[in-house]
Amino acid sequence: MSREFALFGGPPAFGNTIPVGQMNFPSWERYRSAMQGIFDREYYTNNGPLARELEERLTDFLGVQHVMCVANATVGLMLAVKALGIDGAVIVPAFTFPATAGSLLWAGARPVFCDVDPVDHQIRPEDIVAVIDDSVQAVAAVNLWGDVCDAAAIQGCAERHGISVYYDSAQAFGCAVGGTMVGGSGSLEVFSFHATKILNSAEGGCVCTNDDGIASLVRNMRSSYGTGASVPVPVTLNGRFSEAQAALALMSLEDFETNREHNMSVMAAYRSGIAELDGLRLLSPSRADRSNHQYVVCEIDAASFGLSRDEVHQLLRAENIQARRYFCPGLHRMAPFETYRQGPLPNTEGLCERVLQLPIGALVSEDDARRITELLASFHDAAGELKARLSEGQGH
Ligand code: T4K
Repeated sequence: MSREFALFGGPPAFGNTIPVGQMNFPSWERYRSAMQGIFDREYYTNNGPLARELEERLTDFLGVQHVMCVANATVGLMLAVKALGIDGAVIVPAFTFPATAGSLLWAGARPVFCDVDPVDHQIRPEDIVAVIDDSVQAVAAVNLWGDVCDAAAIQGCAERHGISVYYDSAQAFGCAVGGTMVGGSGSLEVFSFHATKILNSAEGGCVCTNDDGIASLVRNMRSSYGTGASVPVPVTLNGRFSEAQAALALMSLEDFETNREHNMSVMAAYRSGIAELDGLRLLSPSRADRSNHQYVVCEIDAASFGLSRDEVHQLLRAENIQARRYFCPGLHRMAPFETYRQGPLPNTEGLCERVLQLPIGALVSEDDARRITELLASFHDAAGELKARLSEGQGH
């Protein structure tokens, strides 16, 4: 072994923490000038000029009729469930972020967990059919990892069973299939603008739809008084989008293509470094012909790599690489969801043990990606010795 790994007391490979996620923030000068405008106008939130401009731009960018910006995607999903009048069972993949199912509980509905494709990790019609019954009102399909599920097949399946579909597209902003941007499928779609996403307003998100009625409901429930006709709604909450969020999102939208290209070059560096490593598979988008490449998703097969995903995660984090185990455990094994109905979920179970996200985004260079793949290769080369030291309790 050429160097002592940080987990056992060696110096970490990176002096500064390398985060997972995009972190695409503007320069201080651009940020200051945008904030100065807000201070000069003295209008800080609730359907302000920057929020309106952003909604208009997003409508064009995504090619949809309506975009309603909201405080974050979790709130967007809660509003979605209420706007669709759902109060019963909703099929949700267990391999997703807790907000997909948590929003159902907040809105008075409940999840039924289904499995996903073992290769691209997306929900499929057969996963829906395996758990559907008469109590199910809708499918909350998830577009994961800057890729998408097969929306046409899922729509067909939902129509055959007389249920609606909406999309948690928190991770799919700016992705396209056959030249059409993700955003207009099903009853509605929800995007996230969290700092870890390619379109970044620090916290934020939006609901998109081509349905005028759903759009009015979401606008009114979000509590943006003064935004068009008021319609009766079942409940309201403060889901408003501030001017500071809108300023950040507008700058981020302007930078979108540059940031996407940066992701592509970092991804290429990972790809060439990882190509030769036994037991480590790097996912590529299976359906989106244009991805945002905002996540580097790996599957680690413990038998052929020589170390488990959790051991690699532990080793990387000691080196100051904030790799993430999205999603572990699956929602079906996580409080407060474990009491809700679930089918057998063998693919999800396997993915929860194998999947690891590596850093990408503004704070990660191609050279960083190469160094991370070299570290992974050195873990692989020293796997036998590392495993023995970990099982002796060293590094804990
Ligand atoms: N549906 C799906 C499928 C989702 O993936 C998500 C969110 C949602 C719904 C809900 O969307 P939001 O309501 O959040 O808009 C993150 C994000 O918080 C979450 O947005 C995301 N998905 C999820 C997959 O990951 P964490 O807890 O791993 O992220 P966090 O904040 O610890 O950041 C990751 C890394 O970045 C850390 O190393 C710290 C670093 N970091 C983070 C922030 C915010 C920075 O260096 N600077 C920063 O400002 O959950």
